[in-house]
Amino acid sequence: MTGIRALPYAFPLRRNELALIVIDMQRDFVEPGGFGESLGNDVSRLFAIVPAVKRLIEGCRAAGVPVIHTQECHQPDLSDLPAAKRHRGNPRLRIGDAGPMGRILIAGEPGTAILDDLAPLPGELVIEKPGKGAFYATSLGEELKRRRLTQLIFAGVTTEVCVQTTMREANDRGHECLLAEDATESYFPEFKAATLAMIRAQGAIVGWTASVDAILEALDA
Ligand code: TIU
Repeated sequence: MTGIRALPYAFPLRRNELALIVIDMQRDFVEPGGFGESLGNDVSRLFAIVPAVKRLIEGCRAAGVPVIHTQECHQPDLSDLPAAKRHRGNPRLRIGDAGPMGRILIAGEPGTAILDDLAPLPGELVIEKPGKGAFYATSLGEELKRRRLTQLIFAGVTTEVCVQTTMREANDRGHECLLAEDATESYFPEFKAATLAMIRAQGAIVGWTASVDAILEALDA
């Protein structure tokens, strides 16, 4: 068995059961003028990981590891947007409002799109999700079962919100989860650090963490 150099110990790699899930690398979270900025965040921290995410995606493609993308978004009629989510907090722009990149987090709008640099290839699975977790109200669980993909590498944003929520959902469904440390980011550096620490604590209670280098080294081996 080849392992990936990871914390808290080597990730027990089974290559033919492995997929990469790239969470919500959307303009709305990463570029100025979108949802992330409307919540009062500095989005430049998130933009900085784009090259690492790109390297991980391209390395997985080259190694034959399926790449799955998610997008947090809602239907134009807001039928899948709980009032509690729309009205949470006091953002400058609410989900569904018209912003500089189209309606915030609405399917098909320019701001909702995945960054051009990280765009899904034809044939790659793209999961549109109304929640923070990618399993809630989506076909992701069935798609993974059908493809017998039990091990999941995670990248994307934000570490403690959509990435961590999805990892916890996956862990409870029996998946082994590995978070790519330098291919995920938070608007809050201390939340990223805490999330990495809590995921791998207690003997990998939620999963493992590893660098993009370590993941690609193992896939090249
Ligand atoms: N606000 C925040 O940190 N994240 C989100 O709203 N969505 C995702 O993490 N994708």
